[in-house]
Amino acid sequence: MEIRDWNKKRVLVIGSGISGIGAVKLLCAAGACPVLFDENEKLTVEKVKAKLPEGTAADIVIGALPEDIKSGIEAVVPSPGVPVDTAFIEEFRKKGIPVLGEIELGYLFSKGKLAAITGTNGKTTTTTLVGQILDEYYGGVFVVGNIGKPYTESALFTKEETITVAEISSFQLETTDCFRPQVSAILNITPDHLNRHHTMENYVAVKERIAANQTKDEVCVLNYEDGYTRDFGRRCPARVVFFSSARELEEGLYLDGEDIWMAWEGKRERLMDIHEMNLVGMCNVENVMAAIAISMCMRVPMENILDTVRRFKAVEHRIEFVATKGGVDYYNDSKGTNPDAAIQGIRAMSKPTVLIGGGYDKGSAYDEWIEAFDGKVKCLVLIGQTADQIEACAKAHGMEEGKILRAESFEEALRFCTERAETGDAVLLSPACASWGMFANYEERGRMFKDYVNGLGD
Ligand code: UMA
Repeated sequence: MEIRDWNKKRVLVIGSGISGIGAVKLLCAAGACPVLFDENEKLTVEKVKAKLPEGTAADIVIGALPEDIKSGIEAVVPSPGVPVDTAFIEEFRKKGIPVLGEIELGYLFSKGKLAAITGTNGKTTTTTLVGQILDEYYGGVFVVGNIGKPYTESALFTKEETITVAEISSFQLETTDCFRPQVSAILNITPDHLNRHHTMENYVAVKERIAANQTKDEVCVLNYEDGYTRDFGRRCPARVVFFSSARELEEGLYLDGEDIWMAWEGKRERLMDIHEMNLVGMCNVENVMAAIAISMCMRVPMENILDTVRRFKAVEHRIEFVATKGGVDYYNDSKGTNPDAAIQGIRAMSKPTVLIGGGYDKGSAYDEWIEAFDGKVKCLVLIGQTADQIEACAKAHGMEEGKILRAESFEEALRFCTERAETGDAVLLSPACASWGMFANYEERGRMFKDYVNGLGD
């Protein structure tokens, strides 16, 4: 349900993180009267107020929402981290009150063209690369969304000629309605966030929402080697462009040996050798192919696309090389927040590896991740809530007891790594779990790892 007039509308924004703050600022600019509500009782009104520009006309409520405020609410904007299948949200829906996420809100207020990227893994790298390609060609591009910049922060600054590139998570897609990018992409779908979406079917259906309003005039870029996205290709309302890391395609981008090829409008063209990229791992070959396809559909000439791809460096926290200390290579893959992402991390290693794993429990299964160790993990250092579960799983897959270490803290885990790694080894932080509970976010976890490594003597 699209709201056309926001003037004086009483809007409940749930969550005072970066999304909620962005939403409140946009709503105020649109003349609405937002109530910023956060359920975390440890917060105070003063603390939340300090995140908003001085004089912002928003009410702030912490803890529980009083009935008299609740009854006056005309629209609800939950932050991505707020589950939307709760009795609290349902109550509004039952009364016919629109519930729209921060992404939908940003979309409604933005102008110009939009490329939107989702997928379980690789979204941040692909979004950053597409953002850089489009920015170098067109200029003034906004890169927003799950990457850490709320869409609502840039929406009011967009014009008809503006291009926005958005990384979109499944949490954000649960609350979209009119959202309609010119080019969308689903990079892959593997089990993640199942404690929020409950079943794989729900998770897949939510991911597919990225293309829900597209027509054949728009494009959806999909991975041919992922069963879910290949299947979606048959039902997708947009024109589909596939990419494949395993076979030659009739149309689309594909890998043949060590070269990326494009089959387009009856012609085949070799685009580049994958060693020209500054990125490691097959996952990144897929990300690059997707980024090329998206940029091409956003009408950037191939020459410009490839020029940017060749200069592009790894995104921070994603299989990021940190330093070589004492003959040991250190890699930060703190963004390996689920088993599938962490599989890409360990696959990218070519040396005996000391691996840090474990963290917040999202209800994932670790078998496939442990199978992907492929004899490369000489020592597994475990931290956090999931340590027991991972240890049991590693043992069930034949890992010897002496190769598994339990650390009480992240600092202890880091110390274990330097003690166990020898010249010629690699140390990899790729935990297969979210950071929540031990760190503010995966960025903090990655930065602590890098600070520790950079502080080591040679
Ligand atoms: N809160 C409530 N009630 C709830 C849940 C949370 O009041 O039921 C409050 C919390 O007390 C907190 C606030 O909501 O104060 C946090 O909101 P949030 O979790 O949505 O966090 P934001 O800071 O707004 O960040 C969100 C995304 N966070 C999540 O999806 C969990 C960020 O993605 C995103 O970068 C940002 O919006 C901008 O779009 C982070 C993430 O972890 C990186 N994403 C997941 C992932 O990548 O796997 C999906």
